[in-house]
Amino acid sequence: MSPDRPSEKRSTANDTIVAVATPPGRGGVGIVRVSGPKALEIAESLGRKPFKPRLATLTRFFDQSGELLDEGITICFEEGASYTGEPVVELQGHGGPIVMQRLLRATLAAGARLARPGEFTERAFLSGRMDLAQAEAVADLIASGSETAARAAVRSLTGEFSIRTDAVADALRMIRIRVEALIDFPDEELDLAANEDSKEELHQLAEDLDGLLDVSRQGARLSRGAVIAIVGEPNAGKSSLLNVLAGEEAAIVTAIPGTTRDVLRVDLDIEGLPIRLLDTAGLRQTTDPVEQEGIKRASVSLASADLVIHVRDVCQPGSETFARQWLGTAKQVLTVGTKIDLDGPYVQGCDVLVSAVTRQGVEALRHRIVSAIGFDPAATTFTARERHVRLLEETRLHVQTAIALIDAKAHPEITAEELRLAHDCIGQISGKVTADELLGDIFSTFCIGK
Ligand SMILES: Nc1nc2c(ncn2[C@@H]2O[C@H](COP(=O)(O)OP(=O)(O)OP(=O)(O)O)[C@@H](O)[C@H]2O)c(=O)[nH]1
Ligand SMILES: [Mg+2]
Repeated sequence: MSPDRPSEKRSTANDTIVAVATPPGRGGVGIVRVSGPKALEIAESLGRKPFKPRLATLTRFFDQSGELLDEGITICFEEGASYTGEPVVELQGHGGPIVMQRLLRATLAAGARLARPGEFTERAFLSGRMDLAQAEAVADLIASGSETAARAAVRSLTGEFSIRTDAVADALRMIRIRVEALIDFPDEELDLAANEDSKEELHQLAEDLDGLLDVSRQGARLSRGAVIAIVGEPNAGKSSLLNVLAGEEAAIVTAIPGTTRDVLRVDLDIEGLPIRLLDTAGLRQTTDPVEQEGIKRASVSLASADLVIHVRDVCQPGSETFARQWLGTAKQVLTVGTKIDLDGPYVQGCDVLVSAVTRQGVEALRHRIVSAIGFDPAATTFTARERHVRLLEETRLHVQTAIALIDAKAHPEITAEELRLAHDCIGQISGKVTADELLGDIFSTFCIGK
């Protein structure tokens, strides 16, 4: 029956790749990482001596012409006991861009080729060191924008997410075996009992899939973060609100309407959710060409944001047509009344009331933002991607169809096919069933050296 368990080792690359594994810039240490069959040979050619695996060895690195490039540490990892599963060598030199480039060039001259982005992790996946969901978690961990996101990525990296999707795949496999047996050995009475068993298990699976979908949607939200645009009439208090949420005086605040023109971006973390907050120009009809451009940009931000915070000065009645006129393209709007520290006729109908001066209501606003985005900070989650969410939804759909087919007493062959599709979908998450094209898409988003 296919799809099958991954073979322990799927492919062996015959070329040796190299990249600078540490970020560009100056630092105490910089690492050039080499992976592939010639890794050890290349290290020995630069270091001019033999190396023992897993032993940090003080090394002088030379280029082909014999010029001394740097002095540092060499660590060799044997095949089967390295990140990629191949022989790997780490050349640790001094962390300057020129030193790193010269070391890199020397390894190229010794027979390595430059790695593509994500190629080290791709090789780790291909050699069976990790599954696809784990490999994706590596990229997510590096890119994580908050502590919560980092925790979720580590959970996926260690295989917690894969264990749960594998459990669904295993259960599906058992049901498939039973249903396929009905095709070859039909027997009225036995069929009936087998169908009842399968149905019960499929209902349980649908429930498990719902649970997995919940955590995956949270995880996908966490790795993607959210973009929030602050909009409103001029002088409403938008920039002041951004400053309070950001905890710094990032935007200029004045009593003159039309202060903000450019879109100002601040990245922050609200209850663990990585957020990009946009401050925008006050929206109004104007003949000032600079302000017009600002308003055009504000409208673009408003339309693309996951959430729009509509700021209203509670002391200013404002035009009631504002929302109709400007907010039509927003996906979701949270109306925030501000300046409640001032006396005055309060505007009705706000979701949250705050003051940028006394900070009253700001904590409540943070909660409202996070729940409006649909993120539960208390839930334990994994990093997941839209790809995972989509595949889980598809799996669930096939499982439901299979239940309906059994109910309708469909021929077992048809039910079996539906279950095969479900099994295929869930297998794609960990990469047990994967098209090459998909692999290319996933690994090309990694940074070079990972
Ligand atoms: N008392 C009080 N004053 C506020 C509050 N928020 C903003 N202000 C004042 O309102 C005025 C306008 O504030 P901004 O934050 O610049 O308003 P804005 O919406 O960004 O204005 P534009 O960029 O011109 O569209 C400033 O004088 C602020 O000091 C508040 O909560 N309480
Ligand atoms: Mg402003």
